[in-house]
Amino acid sequence: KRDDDLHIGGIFPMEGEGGWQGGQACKPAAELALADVNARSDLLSGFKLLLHSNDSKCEPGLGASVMYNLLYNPPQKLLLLAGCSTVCTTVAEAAKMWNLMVLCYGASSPALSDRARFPTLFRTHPSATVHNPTRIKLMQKFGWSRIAILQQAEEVFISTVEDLEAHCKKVGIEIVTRQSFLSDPSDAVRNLRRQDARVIVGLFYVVAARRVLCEVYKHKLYGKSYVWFFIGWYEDNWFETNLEREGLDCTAEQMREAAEGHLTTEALMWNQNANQTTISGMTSEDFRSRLNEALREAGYNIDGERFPEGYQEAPLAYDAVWSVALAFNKTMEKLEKNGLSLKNFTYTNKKIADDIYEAINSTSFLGVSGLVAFSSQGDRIALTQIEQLTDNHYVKLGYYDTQADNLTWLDRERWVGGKVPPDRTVVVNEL
Ligand code: ABU
Repeated sequence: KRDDDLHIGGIFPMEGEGGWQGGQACKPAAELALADVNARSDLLSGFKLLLHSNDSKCEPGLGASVMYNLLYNPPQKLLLLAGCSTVCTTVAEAAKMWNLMVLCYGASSPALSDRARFPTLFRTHPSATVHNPTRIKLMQKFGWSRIAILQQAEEVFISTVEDLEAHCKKVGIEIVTRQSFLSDPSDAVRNLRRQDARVIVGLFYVVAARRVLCEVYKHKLYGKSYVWFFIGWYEDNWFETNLEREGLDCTAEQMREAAEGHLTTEALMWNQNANQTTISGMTSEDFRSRLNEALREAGYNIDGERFPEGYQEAPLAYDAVWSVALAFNKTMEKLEKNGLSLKNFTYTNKKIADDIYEAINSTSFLGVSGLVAFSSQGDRIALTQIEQLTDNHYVKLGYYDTQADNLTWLDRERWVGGKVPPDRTVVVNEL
């Protein structure tokens, strides 16, 4: 019997204790995309895309084991989808040995933008470096030239900090201290206080972010004299959930108090023109309705605003599957001219792998996440959005287009003491 399926592997972080468990929303989004591309008669010449997936828990070791299971067990896979930087790094570093393309829908690590180390990697998720020019722009806007950095010791954050340091150096912003921690941030937060840090960029996964915020509360590093920059892709209520489960000795009220006024930057992951019809025939709002329906069916309390992790990145997973379908379609047309098909691919077939690479590399379409195209490093190009937590809600402050150096500012910022916190202790001369 002819196998009419084109098999791809999917590695989704679903139920771990740390990192980013964005597969919770990204897997249903990828499944919606599979249904949509398979319903199209003009794609894939009668073949269907079939996803074989498993949970990596955002742990690189488990991710590697899932990958080996996918590769060493039939059927032959044509490509791997993966999410979470630590897993994508491991998978993409190994996949080149099997001539296998990897498409990461949820990996922000700047270290992944390295064609020599990851020759077969593409990602629909923008690199975390897109936030740094935005942070610098804000520092300049508010007159902050003295900052501190607090980071979790993971390559994704280390490489982001290296890029941030280079940007700061270029414009004369002093980094008074750079503190890092593995899992317990208490000493690092205490050191920030000792160094009199006032404007602090924090880079960590969400579980660590809750630990940091609880320490920030205990050491009183919040309020009118402090500004925190946090990552914008945590879910909106991140600072008041899972406290007991994660053994934190701060209450939700204390966490809210410490979180008030912080700034976030995030890459725009939903097509901003909500009425624009994208390649699937849906607008990004149509996609939101369908995704919400799928998540409700999976038991998530969407209407009570309890979104699963990865909700913001879901369009990236949806568009990743479309990128695969379009690239396979293009490759099939090319192969057919030589009497071949994607079914001829094996892990030693570098020629077909190169054809798939070329097809993904030249991808360009309007997806639910915006324009999908990849740079020479396999990266996505994106705008950033700035938000501030005010009265327990995120308020949009503006957008920044790095390439055009254009900051759109909505003048909605509010500071705890009524004025912009200074970046250092202000000495008042009484004479
Ligand atoms: N926006 C989620 C990114 C997760 C990661 O880089 O691991």
